Formats: sequence, C-alpha cells, structure tokens
Amino acid sequence: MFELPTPRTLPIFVDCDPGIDDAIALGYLLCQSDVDITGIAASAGNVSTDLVLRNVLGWLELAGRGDIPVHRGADRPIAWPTAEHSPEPDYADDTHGASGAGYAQLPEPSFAASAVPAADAWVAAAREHPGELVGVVIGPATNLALALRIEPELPHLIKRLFIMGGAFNYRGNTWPTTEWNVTFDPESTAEVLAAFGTAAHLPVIAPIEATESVVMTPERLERLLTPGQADAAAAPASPTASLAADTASAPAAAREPSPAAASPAWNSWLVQLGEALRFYFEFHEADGHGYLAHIHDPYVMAAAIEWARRHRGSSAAHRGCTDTARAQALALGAPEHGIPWAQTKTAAVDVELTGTLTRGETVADWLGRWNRPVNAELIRSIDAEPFLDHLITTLKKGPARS
Ligand SMILES: [Ca+2]
Repeated sequence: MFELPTPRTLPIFVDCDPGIDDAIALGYLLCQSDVDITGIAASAGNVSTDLVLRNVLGWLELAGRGDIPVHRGADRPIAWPTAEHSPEPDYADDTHGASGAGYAQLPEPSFAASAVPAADAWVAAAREHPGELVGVVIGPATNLALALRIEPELPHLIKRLFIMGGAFNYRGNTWPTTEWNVTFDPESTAEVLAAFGTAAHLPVIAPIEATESVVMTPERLERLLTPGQADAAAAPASPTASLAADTASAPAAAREPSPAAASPAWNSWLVQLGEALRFYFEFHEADGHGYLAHIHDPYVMAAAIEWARRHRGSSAAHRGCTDTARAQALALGAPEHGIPWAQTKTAAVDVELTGTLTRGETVADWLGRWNRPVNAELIRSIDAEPFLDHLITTLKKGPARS
C-alpha cells in the first residue's frame, strides 16, 4: 500500500563547519523525516569557508539531497579586518584533515550553493517561520552574529537556539581553557549570547565537558557499518535470531537495522563517514585520548530536533515572553525545560575577549556574583550510552526512502 511521506513540520536552520563530527550531525539530520531543513550555512572554522562549503555540498551530494539550500558563510571572524587580504585564520586541519573530511572521498557536487549569503539566510528562515524555527550552531557563531546585525529581532523570531561550544571550568581542547568554535570567533559568540539571553526560551549550550562523553569507538563504527542480525531475522530467520532480535536484553547490534536496510546511496554515505572517522580516531590518538573520537556535534543536533518535536507548533510567547516557564528559568540553576539525554543548569554566561592567556574562555557565573540575568541553559552532562545507541540506530537505518 502506498504510504504518504511524513509531513516536514519542524523547521530547522543549521550553521556548521564540517568537520568530521559535523558530518555525523548532518547525517543524523538527513535521517529525520519530519524535519524541514530550511537551510545549511557553511561557516569558516575547522577548515576555510571554501572547503567547508565544498564538504557540505559533497556530503549532501553523496546523500542525493541537492534540494537543500546551502549558504556560504563569512570568510573571517567578525572582529577581523574585512579587507579581502586579511590574514587567514588558523584552522583545525590537524583534527579534521586537510580537506576537513578526514580520509573520506566526497563526490564533486552536481549542484551549487545558494546565492544568498549565510547571514541573510538565517534572517530569511527566521522571518519565514516566526516562533517556529529552531537554530542549530555547530560551528563558530560568525554568521549568526552577522545575521543579528541585519535583524536584531532574531532572538524573538527563532523559537530556540542550540549551540555547540565552550568549555566551562574545564580544560580546553584548543588553548588551555578554550574550545574550538568559541576560540575561532569569540566576539561572535559573545554577541549571540548577549542577544539570545532575552529570548523566550534560553539558548542551549553544549560545551565540551559534556560533549566529550559522546565517544565514537572503532567498535561502535563497526556496529554502524556491519549488517546486523536484524536483517537475518527479517529475511529467512532462525527462531533463535528472531528471539534475540525481539528481546530487550539482546545486544543493541542485534536489534538494529543493517546498512542493507538503507538505500545503496546511504550505504556509500556511511562508508565515507567511516573513512572520515578513521582520520578522527588517529588524531585523537595522537592527541593522547586513545584510538577513539569525541564527536561533539551530533548530540546538539539530536537534542535540538528532539526538543523541537516535543514542543511542536508556533511558540505563542515568542515575543515579549513573560510566562512562568521563563520566570522559573530565570531562577539561577533551574533548567527551563527538559533537554533530551541531558542534565542542565542555567546561568549568566559570557566570553572572555581580552584575557592575555584566556581569550575565548567561556565563563558561567554559577553563584550570581555578576548580578546579571541568566542567559543560557548549559548542558552539564549527557546520557551518552543511550544517546549513542540512538545515534547508531538512526544512522544505520538511514533516511526514509521516498
Ligand atoms: Ca563543528
């Protein structure tokens, strides 16, 4: 029987800098049949804007999703000279490979990026879906900061903002106390946090002390790439295999769809993701973490989508919200709403812009010493095991076939 496709009712705008963990997050996004991907902004960060743009287009091409609008981001952090010949920022090519995609071989895109720049695209998406759009920033916040200069009302047009970035009271992964996205463009994060602190729903920040618990290992990658027993059960199954697949205590791999359940195109996508991850494992090993990878971005994408799913529809209070949810949130330390797979805490947060040793450090005023209003909900810990099971199962199943 012909099945109608799921209506795409959750508008999401993504700003990213793929980047290997960004690629996983984009893969997860492509697997969501109810999400309306209003646009993807390509931000300078892990590699240059040119390479990030190429990677976004390449990963989408591989997935057969040339229909998604992709927008070129700014070339330089907002506080840098705007002259065309301003120096190149430092990129994270040691972490993500010279291309930004590790050992993955991405196809030449058959479609072009949109002519609309990323900052304008943020504004257009927010205006088109007032009170409904969920924004996900998994790269530097440069484009969003530029968008705020075009449309200062963005915090009241966007339903909720989810940001991967920062390191609060934690050793950094870039400088001793700083995280990559914020280090790349500290002024942009500071501007975004100052503006979005007045939003009806506080922006959600997932810093590295939380996201580092989401660890991809060679074993998990193998689970992702190897056909599981679920397929055998779906085809000519042995009674034992069926029983195992139906038993809650069975290993996760036995209950997962195999790549064979997805389309051949998606299988190719996963194979290239595996090649990207091989590079990521090698980097983390060289950096002293072992042969594994901290995958920061996919959690933030998933939390945003799942939160949006639980809060469907237009946020009636998106303008000048004075409801009790926000009032409660403003009580120091009280989370506004349940964020999936996580424990959270609210606080006034800001970015160090002038420290001689700590520029780019994110600071949370846990004890209210600044006497400033709370402006963010911070992920303090992630239930990594159930989230990783969910992530692997989702990626393995692939996008819904149309
Ligand atoms: Ca990223």
